Formats: sequence, structure tokens, C-alpha cells
Amino acid sequence: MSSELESPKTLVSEDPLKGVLIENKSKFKTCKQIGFYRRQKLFHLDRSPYFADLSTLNTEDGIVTLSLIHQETQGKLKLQIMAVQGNIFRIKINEESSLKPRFEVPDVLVKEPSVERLKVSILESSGLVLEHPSSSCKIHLTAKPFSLLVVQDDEELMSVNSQGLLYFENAVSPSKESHLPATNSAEEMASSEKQFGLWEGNAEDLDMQWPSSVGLDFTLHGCEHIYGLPEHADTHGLQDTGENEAYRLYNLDVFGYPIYDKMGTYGSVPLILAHNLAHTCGILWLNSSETLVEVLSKAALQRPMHVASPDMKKHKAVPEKAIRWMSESGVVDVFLLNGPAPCDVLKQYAELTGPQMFPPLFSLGYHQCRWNYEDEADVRAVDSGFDDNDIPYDVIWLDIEHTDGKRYFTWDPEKFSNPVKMQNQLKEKRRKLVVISDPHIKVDPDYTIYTEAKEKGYFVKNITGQDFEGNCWPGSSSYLDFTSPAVREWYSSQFSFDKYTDSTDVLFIWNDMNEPSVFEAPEGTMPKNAVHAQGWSHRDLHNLYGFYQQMATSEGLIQRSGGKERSFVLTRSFFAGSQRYGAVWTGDNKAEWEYLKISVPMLLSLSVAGISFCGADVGGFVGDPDTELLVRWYQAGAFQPFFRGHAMQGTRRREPWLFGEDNTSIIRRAIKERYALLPFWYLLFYRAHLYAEPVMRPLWVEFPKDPDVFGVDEQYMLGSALLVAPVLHPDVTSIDVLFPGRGENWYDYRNFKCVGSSHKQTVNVTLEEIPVYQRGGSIIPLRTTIGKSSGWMSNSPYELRIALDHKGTAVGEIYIDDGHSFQYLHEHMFRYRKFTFKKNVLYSSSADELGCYPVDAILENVLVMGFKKSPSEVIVHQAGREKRTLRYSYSKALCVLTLENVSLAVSVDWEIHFKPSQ
Ligand code: NBV
Repeated sequence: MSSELESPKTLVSEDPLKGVLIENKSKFKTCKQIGFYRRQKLFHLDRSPYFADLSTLNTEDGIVTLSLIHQETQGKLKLQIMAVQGNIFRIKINEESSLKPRFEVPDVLVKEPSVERLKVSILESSGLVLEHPSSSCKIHLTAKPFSLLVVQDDEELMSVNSQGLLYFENAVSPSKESHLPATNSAEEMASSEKQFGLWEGNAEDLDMQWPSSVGLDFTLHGCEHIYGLPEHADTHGLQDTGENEAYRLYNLDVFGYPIYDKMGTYGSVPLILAHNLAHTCGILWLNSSETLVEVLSKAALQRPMHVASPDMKKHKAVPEKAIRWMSESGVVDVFLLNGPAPCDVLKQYAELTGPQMFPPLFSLGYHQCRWNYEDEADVRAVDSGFDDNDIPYDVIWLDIEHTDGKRYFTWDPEKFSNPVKMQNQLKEKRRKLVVISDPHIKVDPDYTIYTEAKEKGYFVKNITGQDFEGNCWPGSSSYLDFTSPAVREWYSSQFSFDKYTDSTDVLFIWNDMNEPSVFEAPEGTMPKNAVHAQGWSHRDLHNLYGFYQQMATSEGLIQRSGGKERSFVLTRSFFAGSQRYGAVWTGDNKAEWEYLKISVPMLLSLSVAGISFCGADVGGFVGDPDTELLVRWYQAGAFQPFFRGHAMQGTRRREPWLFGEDNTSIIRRAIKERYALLPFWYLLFYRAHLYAEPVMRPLWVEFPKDPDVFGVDEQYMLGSALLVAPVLHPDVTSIDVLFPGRGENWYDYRNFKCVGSSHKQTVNVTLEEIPVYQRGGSIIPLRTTIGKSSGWMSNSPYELRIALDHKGTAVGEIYIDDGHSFQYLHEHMFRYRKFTFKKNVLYSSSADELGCYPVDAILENVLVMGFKKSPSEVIVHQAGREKRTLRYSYSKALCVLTLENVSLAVSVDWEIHFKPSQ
């Protein structure tokens, strides 16, 4: 074997500062060290060896089924094409008959997608045209060689297998020939095996009776910009990988991960979005085994001749992106999300995998974490530190050291001898506690969680049928098999108050190490030959492990409240659909400027892949941030969805008040700004939950017709109203800001000034704050007073910030409920209100008549930006009430009109008339 094919070694070095082990990248495989990648790269012909046998066409129930036949080996695959409701196509390819069923990803789709009847026309034995019944999308199927072309309104969107890279390793009887996939000739295979050791692997590959990888290519026509595929510490726009590299989707614990890298990190969402001026579409590759994605740009390529599109106009030369998916096992199950707008693709994806869960309000506040807050006295001191320094926060976190010897669901008897008292003290301050619960369980005959799970057979098994044991924080550990519904049910029940000793209703959960992380194992994770429920091998479902743990945890928290309360669970590992169970963070980043910078594109990629509730450790987990970096990180984090300060064991303490009063006051201001904006954050999450709109939005999603923004990584939108431009570099006195769209008004969030009309501007910055702008045409709700935590603010009055567009109009909303229960869902205990400003009148109306929550807080202030001339009078009209005149002030210089003491109920209809002066 050549040296480049050697297995990766675990190289570690001492971090001089902390004496902890820093992992070296060479612990992780490169593409060349991955067997199925080598096989797929080697065994392909210039032309697809597959043809579609049209004589096998079956159109039962409007689903098109056909045999795909390998021309050399005559190996057969079953192709199914389905029209899914909402402008989606589903394409499945599996063996026609197999010795052993192949893994099909369960539980990620919220339901079996509703299939509509395809309209099929046969083209004189050369192919088929399949029309989506409820959209203008069609598929042109060419039989020989097999390929598909997706067309919408006569515009080519993408083709499938036009590069001929459909690859499918069929299962054959376990004889010597069993290693030979049907894709290639026996001769070719045998010689390659000798030359490249293609079937050799690590010991964990030994379960493989036959290789079972799958692959397929997609060509996106007219597309230069593609996004998605979290999680990689890389730019938001996906880069070309070249022919020898790929984005890896394989969930791994990569401490202090390298940045601008395509290696796999903690989670995987196999979703790509493609965008151009005319169109947005997406590809969801539903496969949970290790997956590699190659991306190549093809400038002005002519479409290959063998793709038929009879009703197509003359072929244009257009830029293309060629995407090649390769997965180690499973089947080809792919959803083509045909848009056409960015928001349509995001909705289509959410229809399949579910919406962002609607988080409890407290979880949108600030979280204070550290590995570790040492004991109850430490928790008390930090908690009071916030009050003493007049800084709001909602949650304090306890890391692994709070347990009795890393036995989750227990407390260290010395350091946390009275956890109930500690939680009650937090509760009095209307604050919460989050504790860690990892998936590894200490092998210990005196630990009930272990003995019960062992007795019930709830651990993942090794290849010999024994409980798999690996090393993790507690030492020798077994791993709960969350893929089993029975195990999940049992695990969920452990969170009930009677089982989880000394837990109370202010305690919420953090799932870490759930890739899963296994010390000293190859690549620090579970061997692929480990065995799960129903005999599935870990290889098939590796990327689902963390998804299932968060699912079970979230359900446990809901159940402990009798189904009444919403849960909060943070997870490190995730998959498509994880948005349904809580929040995700980007793991062990470093206290360096580059990591602050990369947090933005990382969170944007998560956001467009459905995971709106995401954040990065503020300050950076590994190492000590300098003061300026910490301040800038707080300012950026305050405008990111999940806002938590965290630090590694051994780092210097960094609570916000430890850096001198000047810096404390800047951090205080950033956190208070977050709290003032909580009504807006809550509304954005409600809309994410309801309409699949990402909370943190890349500019291209909000301004799909402005090509200047397609590559922007350093700015983003919150909802459609706020433009955030965090300061990501040290020592700067100005930054360049791109004001997206054309002819929009933008107003400085702090001083309300309308910024000039040029598209790109250099704006001055001080350490005090980062640039944020409100978009003309929007209205955002705020609170006027800030409490110790979100729980202190339910009666705090509201303010409306109205930013007028060129036509003098603006719209916005507010959403209010109790902030924690499911009553909004089951009993309509909510208020969803709409505000419209037009022709000098502000209208308050209902956005959902069903809502009936009694809101106590009133609207106190209204601020209108871009108000051209002082009014002569401001009058409130409200049914059944006398007309009332309001006091106002007007700044001519700023064109800002302010109303104070408005004292209007937010949950009723009213109008405020601004009478123009003559
Ligand atoms: O539980 C300790 C840490 C945790 O603080 C961190 O946030 C996780 O990403 N955990 C990883 C394990 C140890 C990392 C060196």
C-alpha cells in the first residue's frame, strides 16, 4: 500500500497553556483514506453504464417506476420518481431485489411526503416527459444512457446523472466476487483491488460482507452560487473542491477545528441550495452514512448531447455547478426542491423535515456558561455578579464537573450538595439552569442508569454482540442506542422529576459529545461495525446519532411537564430535522479573531439548512480572548440567535465584568440591546416556526435579485428588517458596509439617521457598538425597560420602531404569549398583531383572529424614522373610546417623530393619525 493510503494516526500535542491535548488534523481521514471515495472515483466510465428500460415502465398511483440496467453486468436497480406536493420531486434508486435490505433514513421526514400523480408522456422509446401536476416543473428522462433533466417554465434547472456518475454497489452473495459492484467489469475491479487496496480498511470495516456505497451527480444550470451543507468551518458560499477533495459529512468531535476547511465537524445536513438571479432550487440527499460532496464549477459549459429536452429552446452556454454526492451505504433518496424563490425552497425543505421548534422565551436571552462553574457558591457568586453589575441574563450552565464522577443525572455530592436550593434561588430571580447530559454512560455496576440500561439491552453492541465499550469522560463507557424507540422512551423518562433526583422545572439540558465522541477510537468516534437496534450497522446511521439523542431529550423535558411546557435542549451533533428539537452550537471554536469571523458564515449555513436556533461560543471556547475580541464577540453574539458565553476548563475567568468598567459597560449595553429586542427575536422565531423563514438570514435570501450580495459572508439580516455588520477585525476605526437591494432606505439603529443612498459605504466604528441598520418599510417591536432576565420583563411596555420607505409606508408584527407553554398551540393563548403605517396613519390590527391571550403590557413609545415634516396633530382613534390627542416631539434634522406615553393596548385595534401640517 502506498504511504498516502495509510490510516490516519492520532497525533496529539500538548497545549503549553493548559496541559490539555490539542488534536491534530491528521487524526481525521482525508478523502484518499476513505475506501468508498477511492472506489467511486476510480470506477466510472465517461458515459453512464446505466440505461432505463422503458419496457418496465409502471405508473401505478402516478409514481413512475422503471428498471435501470447496467449495460455490462446487467445488474438491475429500481428507479422511482415521484411528484411531491409543493413543487418537489423525489427520486429513489435501490436494488431491484437484494439479499439484505439497505438502510433508508427513518424519522427525519416529518411524515411520508404526499405524492401527487405525475403526468407521463412517452417519447418514441427514447425517453419520457414527467409533468408535476401542481407546478410548472417537468422532468425529461433520457433512457440511454440514463439521465434526467429538470425544467421549470422552459428553463433548465438541473440535470441528474448527465455526467454519468450514478454508482451503486449491489449486494451479491458473499462469495469471493461479492466485492464487485455491478458498476464495473470484474477484470477492472480485480486489478484495481490489487493496485489500490480498495477494500482494505480499518478493523471496523470487517463487518462488511460487501461494499454498499452509492453516488450520483447533479448539474445545476446557470448557477454560480451554491450554499448549505453544514457543518463546515468554511465560507457560506460553497467552494469548488477540485477533483481530489470533497466536503465531508461525517459527524466528528473536532476540538479547536481548523477553519476554511471541508473536513467533517459535529453535524451534517445533506442539503444544497443553488441560486441565481432567476431561480433558487435545492437538493436534499437523504442519507445518514458518511457522505462526500464534490463541487466543481464549469464555466459556460454546453449541456452534454445525450440529455434530451425536446421542448427546449436553443441551448445557451451557461455557467454550471457540478455536484457529486457519494455515500458509504444506504440508498439514493433525493428530493429536488424546485423553488422558485429562496423562501419557497426553505419552505419546501421545512415541509419535509419540519419547522424550527418554537423555543421558550428565556432561551433567547443571554446564557452564561463555563467548563465549569465549580460549585454552588460559584453559581451564586456569578449569578449575583450579573445583578451587581446590572447585566441581564437568563441561564447559568453546568458542565460535566457538576456530576458525581461524570454519571449524568447525578450531582457531585460535595460541590453540589443542595441542588434544589440552588435551583430555587435561580427561580426566585426568574432564571434557569442548564446541565449537561452526554450519551456515554459510565460502566459502573452501582450506577442505576447503567445497570438498568444494560439489563434492558439498551446499549449499542459491538460486532460480537456484547455491549460496545469505549472510553470517554467517565472512563470505560457504553453508549445508549438512541436509534431504538424503546431506548428513547426510557431515556426520556429519566428526565421526569421523580427519576432525575433533585431536578426542578427550571433545569434544562445540553447534549454534548454526541457525534458520538469515543476517545482513542479511529477518528475519535464509534466504529462503523458497531450494531444498533434491528441489526443496522453504525456505518448506516452514524450521522443520525446526535439527532436521536436530542429528540429523546427534548421529548423527556416535554413529558416531565405533562406535555405542557416547551423544552430547551442544546445539541452539538445534528442532522437534517434537528431543528425540531432545540438549538445547535458550533462546538469548540477558539478565542481568535478568525473564529469570530467564521462564526457568521457557519451560522448562515446552519440557518439556510433549517436550523435557525444556532450560535457560537461567545469569546471562543479554547484559549483566552483579548479584551477587544471579547467585547466584539459579545456585540456580534447579541445579534445572533443562540447567545451564550462559554469557556474551556483552565482558561482565565471571563464573566463580563472582569475587564474594567469601560468594557463592562460596553458589554452591558450589548446584552441590554439584546433584551430590548426580545419581542423582535420572539417574533422571528415564531415566524421561523410557522413559515420556515430563517431568523438569521444571508443577504441573498432577502435580496435574491441583487447579485452584489451573493458572496457576502460578513453581514446578514435578522428577519427582513435589521441589517447587521459585526466588527470582525481588531483595531479598526471603519468598516465597509454593503447596503443591499436598490433604492431601499436604511436607518442607523442607534441614532435613527437615514444613511446615504450609495450601495457600498465605509462607516466609522468605535468600540462602543457594531453597525446595525433598520430597513425602510419595516416596523419592529421592542421593550422600553430591561429586567434582570426575560422573566422580569413580561410587563415591560413596548415600543414600535417604524422605518419608512420611499413611499412613506412600513409594516411589522408582534407576537405575544406566556413565553413557555404549549397553550399558544392548544388553547389559542397568544396574540399575533400587525402594524401598518400608510398615508400618515399607523393601524394596529389582528394578524390571527384566533389568538386570545390577555396581554398586560401596553404600547408606550412610537418612533417614526424618515418622517418628512412635523405633523400638526397626532390623534388616537379607537372603537368605543373618545378620540385622544398624543404629545409628540419631532427632530427636523433627523426626520424622526417620537411619541411617548402612548398607553395603548397592543392586543386591540386602533389607529394613530398623524395630521400633516399645512
Ligand atoms: O464538557 C466539556 C466540553 C464542553 O465544555 C464543550 O462545550 C464541548 O464542546 N466538551 C466539549 C468536552 C471537552 C472538550 C475538550
